[in-house]
Amino acid sequence: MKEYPTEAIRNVAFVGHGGAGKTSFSEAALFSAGVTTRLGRTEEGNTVSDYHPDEIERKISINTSVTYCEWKNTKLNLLDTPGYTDFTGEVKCSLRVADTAVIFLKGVEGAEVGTEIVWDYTKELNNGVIFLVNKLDNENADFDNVVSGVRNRFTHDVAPIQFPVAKGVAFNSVIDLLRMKMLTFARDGKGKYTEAEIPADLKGKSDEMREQLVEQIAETDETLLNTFVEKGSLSDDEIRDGLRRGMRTRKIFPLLCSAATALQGVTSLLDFIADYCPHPAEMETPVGVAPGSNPDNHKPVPVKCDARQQPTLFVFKTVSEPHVGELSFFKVYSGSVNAGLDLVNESNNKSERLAQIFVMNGKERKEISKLVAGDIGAVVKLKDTHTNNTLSSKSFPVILPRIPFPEPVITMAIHAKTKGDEDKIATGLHFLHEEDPTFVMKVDSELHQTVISGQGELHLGIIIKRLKAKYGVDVDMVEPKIAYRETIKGRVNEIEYKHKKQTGGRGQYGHVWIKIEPLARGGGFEFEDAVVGGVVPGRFIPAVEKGIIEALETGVVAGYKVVDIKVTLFDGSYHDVDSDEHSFKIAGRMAFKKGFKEARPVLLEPIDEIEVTVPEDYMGDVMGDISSRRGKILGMDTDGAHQIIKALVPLKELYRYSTTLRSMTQGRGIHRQKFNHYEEMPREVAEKIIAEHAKVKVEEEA
Ligand SMILES: Nc1nc2c(ncn2[C@@H]2O[C@H](COP(=O)(O)OP(=O)(O)OP(=O)(O)O)[C@@H](O)[C@H]2O)c(=O)[nH]1
Ligand SMILES: [Mg+2]
Repeated sequence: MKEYPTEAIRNVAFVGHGGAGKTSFSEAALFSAGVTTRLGRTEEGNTVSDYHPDEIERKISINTSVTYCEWKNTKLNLLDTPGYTDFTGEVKCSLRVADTAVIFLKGVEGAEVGTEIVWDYTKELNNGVIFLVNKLDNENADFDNVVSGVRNRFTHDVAPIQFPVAKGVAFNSVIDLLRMKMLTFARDGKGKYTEAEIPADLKGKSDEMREQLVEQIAETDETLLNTFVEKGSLSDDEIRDGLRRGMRTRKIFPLLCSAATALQGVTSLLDFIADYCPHPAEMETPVGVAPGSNPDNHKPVPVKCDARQQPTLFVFKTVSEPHVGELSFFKVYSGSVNAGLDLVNESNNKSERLAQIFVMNGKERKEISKLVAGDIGAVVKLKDTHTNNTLSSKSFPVILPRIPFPEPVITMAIHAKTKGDEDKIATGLHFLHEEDPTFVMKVDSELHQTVISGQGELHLGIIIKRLKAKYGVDVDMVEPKIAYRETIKGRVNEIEYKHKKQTGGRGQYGHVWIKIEPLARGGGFEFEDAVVGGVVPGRFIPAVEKGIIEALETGVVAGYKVVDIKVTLFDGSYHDVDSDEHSFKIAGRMAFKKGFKEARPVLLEPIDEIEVTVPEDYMGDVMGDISSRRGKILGMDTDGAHQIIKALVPLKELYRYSTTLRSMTQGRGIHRQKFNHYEEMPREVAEKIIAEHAKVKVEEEA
């Protein structure tokens, strides 16, 4: 591969709602640029970027694929991301390294939920944006409607660069408002187009739209606006510079047309990317921090996209698949990298050697010798480097900002299908987390369960499939157990327990009187020694407390930890020979258990605070659903066209909530949840849990 300087590189992420045509477009781009000789189709499972067996099976993208092609002497790095909500982590890591995002819209549906999500991400990650209205060959495609949808839902600064001439299946030409020509795409499936004069009947509309476009470009910059006001127009160079700068600063959002599978509007978008999109060095300079153990020394360090600087690269994705190998995908943020270069991972201070470097086209890799600032490549998986790590040179140490991955929305417990696989499962899940940080695994030692959390049921399902395929271990996903708590509502003032055993030699003797009472929520455990006159000798008192603490850990009525309780030891007796710590420990534990059962025990359940964001139309349904889950609404807020509902809901009632919320809101509702406090459970629910525990205990003892 020839060497491309920074100015000749464009990093572009294809993002948008599921099925908008991102993969088809990537395929068409590679074909038009001569990278491939045959045009694959997602439904046939033969595209360059949807190569994974899960993608072929489901006919959707699941992973981001990195591909590249040369267009107009420019290297276009194209990142084809998945549209399905469960895989938004892939979108985030792609937008983090892309300079420009192409947001795909369908010619019929226009803006959808997935479009809203990615639009928000581009704001968060500060990408320039091109809107692309795809599927314009669809019979019911309505370009004007899609544009006004974008204008109303996202931004008034959307600027159509093209509009389609014929509608529906006849779609094969557009008016290009930058060239002021009609582009007609060949129907021979090669993607080429010819330029012609704008037909007379479209001249008026074209002039009007061109004028509007130039004005929009002028308005992105004060100097440009002055020139425009003075001259009444802008030169081609001024337009080009204005568009580039305006895209970079998110003041203007060009919009173009296509029908990817018919190879219409593909090459003209590639032209636009090469000619008008900012190159990596034109983007805002990212600011990292100086590494070191003292956070006060973490000074900001700008990382200039300049091939002459020290090398710095950032790993944005890690893949480990049989058919691709173990690869770390990276972007060079400054300097240049050669095969054989030694760098330092500043997150753990380990040195890493880039033995071989590659550029990728889906699963195909091509070894190269050098990549410069701004470019994207891959290395064979490094020893101790994971997604989100920065590698830099000893003389210019820096850590770049991490990718802000979304928080998990769903949690499931897993069981090994084969006993003894537990260690292998933990290892496998650990590696899968390193590949995909939006998936999290936790071993819960309190409830003896392994829980996995992620972005949705499909996401977790895919993780489990990979666990089986790669590590040979099979698991079942089940509802996670909940960490309930036991406590009491009443007090018992006098509880006596005498532990006495006479077996041959020395006997056992411990005798206590205790009082137990409830504490306020969050009060934990208190133990008071109110023994007078040494009736229980001081050296045995810690043993009594220890016995009680043991009972607190294992629970009394349902096997859950006991909380918010005070125990006072106020009387007892001892035996000169037979009393020892062990005897008093037993006495303490037994007295406590006895008293606890008499003190009106209840179960507490964790209550989570949830924040649900939904379009206004779904408010009623969502609120009704929260009430039916024993939830209490705390308040409501407005965020643009969305309503934010805050509520407290028992964790038990939130099992698979994200799935229900999505289906209730046609995928437009999102939620976050976190633990808030413990609260007494309704009696009927608690009784069921207690009865269940008693049954299990009987079975265990049988
Ligand atoms: N008629 C028509 N069909 C298209 C066009 N673009 C894509 N399709 C079809 O739409 C379906 C989805 O296309 P994909 O390219 O897989 O869409 P995607 O955006 O990559 O989907 P996800 O990766 O799942 O988000 C496929 O059946 C394509 O053949 C187009 O311009 N016109
Ligand atoms: Mg796709």
